[in-house]
Amino acid sequence: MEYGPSVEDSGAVREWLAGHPRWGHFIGGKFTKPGKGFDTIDPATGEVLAHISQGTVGDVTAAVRAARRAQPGWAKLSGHERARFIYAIARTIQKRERFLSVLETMDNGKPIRESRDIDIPLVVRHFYHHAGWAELRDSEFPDHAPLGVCGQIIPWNFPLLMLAWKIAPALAAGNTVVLKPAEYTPLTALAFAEICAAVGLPAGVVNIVTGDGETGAALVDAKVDKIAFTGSTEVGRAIRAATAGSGKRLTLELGGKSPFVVMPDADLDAAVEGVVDSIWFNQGQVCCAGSRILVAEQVADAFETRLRHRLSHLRMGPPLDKSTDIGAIVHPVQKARIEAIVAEGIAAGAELVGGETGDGCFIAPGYLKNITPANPAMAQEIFGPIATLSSFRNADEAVELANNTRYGLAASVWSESAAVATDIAAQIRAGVVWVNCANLFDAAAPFGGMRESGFGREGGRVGMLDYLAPPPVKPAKAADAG
Ligand code: TXE
Repeated sequence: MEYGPSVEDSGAVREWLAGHPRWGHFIGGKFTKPGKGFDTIDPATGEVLAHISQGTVGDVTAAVRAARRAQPGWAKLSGHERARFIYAIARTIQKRERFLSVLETMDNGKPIRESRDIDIPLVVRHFYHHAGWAELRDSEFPDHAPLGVCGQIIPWNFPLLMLAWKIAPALAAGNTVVLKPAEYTPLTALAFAEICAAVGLPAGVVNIVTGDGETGAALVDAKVDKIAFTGSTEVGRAIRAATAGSGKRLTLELGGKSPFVVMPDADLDAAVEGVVDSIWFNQGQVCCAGSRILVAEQVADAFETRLRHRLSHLRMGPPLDKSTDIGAIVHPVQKARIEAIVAEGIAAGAELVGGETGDGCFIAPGYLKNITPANPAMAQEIFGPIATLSSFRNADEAVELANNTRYGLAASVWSESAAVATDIAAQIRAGVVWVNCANLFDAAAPFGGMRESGFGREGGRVGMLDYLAPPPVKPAKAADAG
């Protein structure tokens, strides 16, 4: 019987890291010479993993030029030929699944069980799915054209998965890309660049420029046809302002403060398990985390008893240990941010259950109770393993509380009655509403937000449309024009 990766499998990754202590960018099919930059660390141990180059305006310009040169040739390939490359990428990632999950866990701090069973399999599925869309593009969208060169900026919470969500549809549609991974977690993007080279992807179709927000801002200002961004609402707002009037297409996937609504007839054990998947998954660093738990008052005590019991059985520990449920927060800066919001919540009268701060980048899972709607921790995205727990009196109040947010990314509703669940779901203003489950993703299902959670969709047919130019509008005939 074959077991998944664990501590002992980190050997291959360590060898790879030792062979690549300093990284350049991947531009025009080659790695550039490493330049000045910063170290990427393993947040669980503080160990330096590699030195990463800080992309300059010159690096971004060179990458965009390489992408521009490659684009007509890539777009001219038949859908079948593009599909073969995307399929080969999917297959190679699948073959390197163990290596990539260990690397992801070391760079990000997430439990190996999650990178092995969730992140990397979803990455593979996304590329396979979009190999299909490359095949179908000409028949499904005969009048659409690719956009050209897409600048893509991704966060650190699901590094390789966010890369897949961005790159797979762009390539399927016939675009070329310049992607900037997050400064905390650049390593799987660089390993992905090696995969692009290994499958013989034409030079310049995928370019990776590493760096921080300054490199990201340079990419936003570069001569690209689209910016696709996932990250904070604040940066999303700045990017929207910077691209306004430029003619660049823009999609933004931003923060959230998603409601997790437990109706009186819910299966409480299932709902408690849902909380584990929803807010204690990936240390709560999930844009669609069900971070506001709202429970019907009739079942609030019973629910909390079960929740507290389940909480006490979650194991926080070394991310590479297969039995770890809660790993490390990605970076000390993020840990401090979480602690500050939780402290504000407590100062405003809430009571913290669990949530103890550990050494290094560790924070135990927990929740804030006795919290009023006006408490700042009810409004701010904590982006850590701390939910808020409050109750409602009836369905109308549940909907009102669920919608009492500036965000609109996701929600989940728990009820044994299909009528109740769908009635509540239909009234919640969010891009995705799960019923009796949470944080389930599929490459075929479009994902994205509304209000301050952004706009645009990733995944499936609708996601493809965000990487294609609509057919030109035909001028009205003189007679029609009256
Ligand atoms: O995000 P940033 P941070 C939320 C979450 C978290 C907070 C801060 O609440 O606590 O944001 O995280 C690049 N122009 N989310 O500071 O800065 C940056 O280099 C162009 C929710 O890490 O938005 C990185 O690649 N790019 C979220 C990416 O933007 C810029 C996931 C995200 O970093 C830039 C992450 C600029 N001016 C955080 N400044 C989600 N929706 O899943 C930074 N970047």
